[in-house]
Amino acid sequence: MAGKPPSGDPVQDAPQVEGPQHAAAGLPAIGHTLRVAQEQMGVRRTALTLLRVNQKDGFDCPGCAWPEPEHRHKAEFCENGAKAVAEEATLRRVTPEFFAAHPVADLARRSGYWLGQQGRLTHPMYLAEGAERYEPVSWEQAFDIVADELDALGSPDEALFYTSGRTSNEAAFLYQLFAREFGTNNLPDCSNMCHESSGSALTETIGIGKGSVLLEDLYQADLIIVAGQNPGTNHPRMLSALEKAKANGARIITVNPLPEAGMERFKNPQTPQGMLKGTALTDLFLQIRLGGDQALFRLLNKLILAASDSGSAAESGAVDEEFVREHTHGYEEFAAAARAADWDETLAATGLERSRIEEALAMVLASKRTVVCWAMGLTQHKHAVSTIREVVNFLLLRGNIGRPGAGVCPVRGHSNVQGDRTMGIFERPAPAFLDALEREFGFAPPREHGLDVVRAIRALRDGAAKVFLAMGGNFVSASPDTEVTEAAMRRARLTVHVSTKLNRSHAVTGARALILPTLGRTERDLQGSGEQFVTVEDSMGMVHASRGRLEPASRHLLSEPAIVSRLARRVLGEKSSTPWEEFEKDYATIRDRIARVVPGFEDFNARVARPGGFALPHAPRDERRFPTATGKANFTAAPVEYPELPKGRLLLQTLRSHDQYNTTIYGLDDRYRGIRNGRRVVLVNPADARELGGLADGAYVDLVSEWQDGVERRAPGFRVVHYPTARGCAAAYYPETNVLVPLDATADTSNTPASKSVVVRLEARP
Ligand SMILES: Nc1nc2c(c(=O)[nH]1)N[C@H]1C(S)=C(S)[C@@H](COP(=O)(O)OP(=O)(O)OC[C@H]3O[C@@H](n4cnc5c(=O)[nH]c(N)nc54)[C@H](O)[C@@H]3O)O[C@H]1N2
Ligand SMILES: Nc1nc2c(c(=O)[nH]1)N[C@H]1C(S)=C(S)[C@@H](COP(=O)(O)OP(=O)(O)OC[C@H]3O[C@@H](n4cnc5c(=O)[nH]c(N)nc54)[C@H](O)[C@@H]3O)O[C@H]1N2
Ligand SMILES: [Mo]
Repeated sequence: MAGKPPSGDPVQDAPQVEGPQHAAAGLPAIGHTLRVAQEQMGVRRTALTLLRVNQKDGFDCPGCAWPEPEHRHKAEFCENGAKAVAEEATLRRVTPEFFAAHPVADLARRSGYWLGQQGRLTHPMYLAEGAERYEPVSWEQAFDIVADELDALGSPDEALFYTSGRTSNEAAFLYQLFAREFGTNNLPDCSNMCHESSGSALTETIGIGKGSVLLEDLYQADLIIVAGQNPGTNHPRMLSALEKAKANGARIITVNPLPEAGMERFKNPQTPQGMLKGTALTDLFLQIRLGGDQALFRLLNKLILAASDSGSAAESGAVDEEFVREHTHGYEEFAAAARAADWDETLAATGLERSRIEEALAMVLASKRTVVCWAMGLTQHKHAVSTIREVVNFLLLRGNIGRPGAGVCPVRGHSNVQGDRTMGIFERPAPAFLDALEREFGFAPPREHGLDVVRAIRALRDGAAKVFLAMGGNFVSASPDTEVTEAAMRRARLTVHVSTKLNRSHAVTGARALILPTLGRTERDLQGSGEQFVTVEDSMGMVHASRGRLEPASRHLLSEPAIVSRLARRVLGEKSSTPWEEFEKDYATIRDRIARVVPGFEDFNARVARPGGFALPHAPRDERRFPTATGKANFTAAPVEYPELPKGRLLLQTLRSHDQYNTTIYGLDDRYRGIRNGRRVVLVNPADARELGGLADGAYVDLVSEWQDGVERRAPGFRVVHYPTARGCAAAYYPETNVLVPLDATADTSNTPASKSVVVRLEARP
């Protein structure tokens, strides 16, 4: 039988510290997986569900966006994928009786962990203005309430349509269509807080904001650089790909302020040999300071140019001159900037030893096929976009884009975040996309850019936006500057969440609020024309079907496409000639429209019916064609930046533990980092702890963030953990530390919150 959710709250946060592990996966991971899954789902359901993950006739794992290999194992999921599935397929329920017993004020006092552990939402719920509790409503009433508030707006731009990245292609396409027929491009999404910096940098430099490698390329690479990413926890299936690459002779450089167990050694649970010994993955670990990556890649570029200039036979060809000549633009300016890179400045910015960088250079020069993988460690800095541009410079220099075994590999987070963007979830849509919508649906889409996440929060704060709708996610907890965001949310007239599980965004609401419960990936989706499937796009641009099999958590749930279709009909009424009813009845009709609007989806229904789906075209990867403004791949030459650290302060990164999925907390352990039973910890280098007045391991501190606006933001009560992180750098978990991230501290160009470089001081608690 599945266990009961925890009853007491606030959760006893009493961290115990055992020190970091040096290998990931293996037997403990399997045991852990089954225990967590059975607690939520029971034994039978665990077996039934987990065998369907990522199989050709099954559902797409709601965990991460890592692609499925061509030859799948019987169990093509990982520990953390299984936790994500268990979270959704849980037998626990949040019913109207639950809401009767828990006034909103009570929910607002609970931890995110407690809220999530209560189970699946079962009924549409409504919080009337001034009411203390949510009450059940019919779907018709719910749609009436939304329509009333939307109708009352002075302009469509006073509404915000947020999306989190689990939403299917079909639902996302309908959602953006609805928002645009309603009249706004206000489509902020989780991507704005995530890989937006990658999209910005790649679109400008190679002409498409997506990665250029397929799994096959990883297997063929000579060198893979993994920078700013913790795959052992966040993309565990990537470890098998890295293992395979190594077996084929690849070498791996890891760039990270933290030694992450998964990158040290991987014990593949699917091979007997792997279970025993495992594979050492990292050949060279560059323990970089937070935000030092641009400086590192700039110096490597200088050294590559110098090798090429030296004229020695061994190093001639360090620069791929033919590629540079034929396919790139801006080389001279870039090369001048790179040649000016300074060793001393780089050593200061990165905290690395000279010999380590020289070792890296030797590996770079020895490699004919190089891939660079990255995630939030590169994207969530003020200078994130220029950092990623420098990575592109690095790859272009040796012709490492558009040939097998080489390329850019931004590893996406949410399982369909890339697909949602492809479907038009974007506050700054391309004119060609809007033209296509206009042709297909016969209305004039708004052309003015809409609001991203940070601007949406400002608009709510300033009263310029009044209605907030969310297709999934947990906006209040995921966003920066928690106090500011919560106050902004409370100013809204109406907040609406299409959700599977309870979270803090349901407790911190506008004057009126709605919770609209929806089907998850794992569940059967029955509509007028029969059983439906949906589609998703993974991190490598592969599109495939996802089909749930479980009985829905409640018979009152509607699918996301059904919710959008009904809402659109109610709100737009006669004004819309879009066949919303038909879309709800048969998702194949949505795919027919996608096929006519979105390039690369021609013949969508037929192609997605094939097992494994299909690959979207990618001009740089497929034909070395770069659809940029110059028609070439663009070298860029931004000034080198890195965070400045005042004396007596630390640079804090806010990151994920092993037991969470973004704001969904599975448990209180971070096994690979050797931390148990608590999340309010701050990892500090022992030498820094000494310098900061002798902070002992186990001491308790407040984290106080200092920023140029003069406001002090405080997160109280964190246990100091002495940890081998890079000097000057600290780490603590998100979302507990979002209160420290200033709303206006964002990346240039992409406007992504700089969640990985918060200047803090540690105040000892009495
Ligand atoms: N189980 C699980 N899976 C997930 C998620 C989850 O929460 N749980 N979240 C999903 C989502 S939405 C995303 S976006 C991804 C996130 O995947 P990751 O980006 O791996 O997630 P983070 O925990 O933010 O880890 C950031 C990593 O970058 C390093 N880092 C931080 N700053 C720097 C820097 O300045 N330079 C370098 N070189 N390294 C740095 C950190 O030490 C850490 O190892 O995972 C996805 N998958
Ligand atoms: N400080 C700091 N802040 C960060 C980050 C960081 O590293 N540091 N990372 C950022 C990143 S990378 C991201 S992607 C964002 C994440 O931001 P979000 O995507 O907004 O947050 P999640 O926690 O993933 O959302 C979880 C909720 O989604 C709902 N949900 C789950 N599955 C489904 C589904 O199938 N359908 C629907 N409708 N709802 C569903 C559930 O109700 C659940 O409570 O956070 C960002 N915030
Ligand atoms: Mo993300």
